[in-house]
Amino acid sequence: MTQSGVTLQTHLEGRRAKLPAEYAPTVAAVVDALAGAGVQIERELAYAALHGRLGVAGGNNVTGDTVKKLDVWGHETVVAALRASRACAALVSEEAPEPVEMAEGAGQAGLVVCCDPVDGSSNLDVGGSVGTIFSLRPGRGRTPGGPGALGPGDQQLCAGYILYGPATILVYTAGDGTHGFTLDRDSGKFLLTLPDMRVPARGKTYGINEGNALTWHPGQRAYVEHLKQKDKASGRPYSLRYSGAMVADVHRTLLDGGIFMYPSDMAEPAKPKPKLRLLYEVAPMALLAEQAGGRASTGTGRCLDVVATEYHQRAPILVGSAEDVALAEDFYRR
Ligand code: FDP
Repeated sequence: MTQSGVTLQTHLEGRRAKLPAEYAPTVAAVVDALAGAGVQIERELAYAALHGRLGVAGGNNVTGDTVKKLDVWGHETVVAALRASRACAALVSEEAPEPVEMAEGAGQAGLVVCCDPVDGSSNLDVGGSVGTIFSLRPGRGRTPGGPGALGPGDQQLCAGYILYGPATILVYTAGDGTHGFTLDRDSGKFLLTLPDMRVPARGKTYGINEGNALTWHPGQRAYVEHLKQKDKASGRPYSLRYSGAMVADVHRTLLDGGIFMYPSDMAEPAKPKPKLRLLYEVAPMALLAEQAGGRASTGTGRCLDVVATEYHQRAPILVGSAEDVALAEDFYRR
């Protein structure tokens, strides 16, 4: 990893020509605002225990998860940053049942932002990595703006995440490759350290919550069993790597290759129950992976083709190295 001195803002400037002209300035403004929120979140994570901000806030969010104090604080931080950007028309957040409408950014070039402010929150109280995931879609000047979030994943203008680990790393795509930046804590700037990330065609690791194996699709079970078999030629068995935070697991997979999976619960085969949320987890990670030469599938189709009809819709995801994901899909077909 080298420090290039290229800031996130400079890099975004260089991507202008690749974006629809009217949205280029607002995409840059929103990514900059989210990067600023990320700097605040990473500081708060470091001080959370000292500020009494660990633990649960009480209650569940709209998707049924236990809400942590930092989930609420992270949501408010993202709302404030996006309002100040004057480029966001509406925010679909994991922590709000309905979109947060923002008159400040409701013009023709306003964006609809989908965001999970603090993803992987079960890691918060145990010092594990967590992240922020975001996705930007064109608002087209509509009021209310929220419905602009709905539709297929191909409508995303930009997607990214911020990983809060030993270093704070922002990875984004605006449809022209996937690029990673590391926060320089002295200057508060994100500097390019992972230009044009490429997912290796095949990897050596898989990530999945194996505690759920009994309720997986038979193809999913057979695929994971296959990964555990010894075969020198194909590099098996694969190693298991699973942190419990999607951002950390996908980041590892983009860099080292392999596959991260959160398949549906198929306890009732007629009613598959995926866990991860389409708009602010599955679709943005799928776009980032594809832009890095990887692949993202539901097991039976491309994640980016899944049409969102509800704000907190869920979808399965198998994401990572193109050859690994293609083989997993093959197992689903057998
Ligand atoms: P969390 O519920 O802790 O916020 O958003 C969902 C998510 O974390 C992902 O980040 C993570 O990959 C997954 O759920 C972990 O789920 P399990 O605990 O069921 O493995």
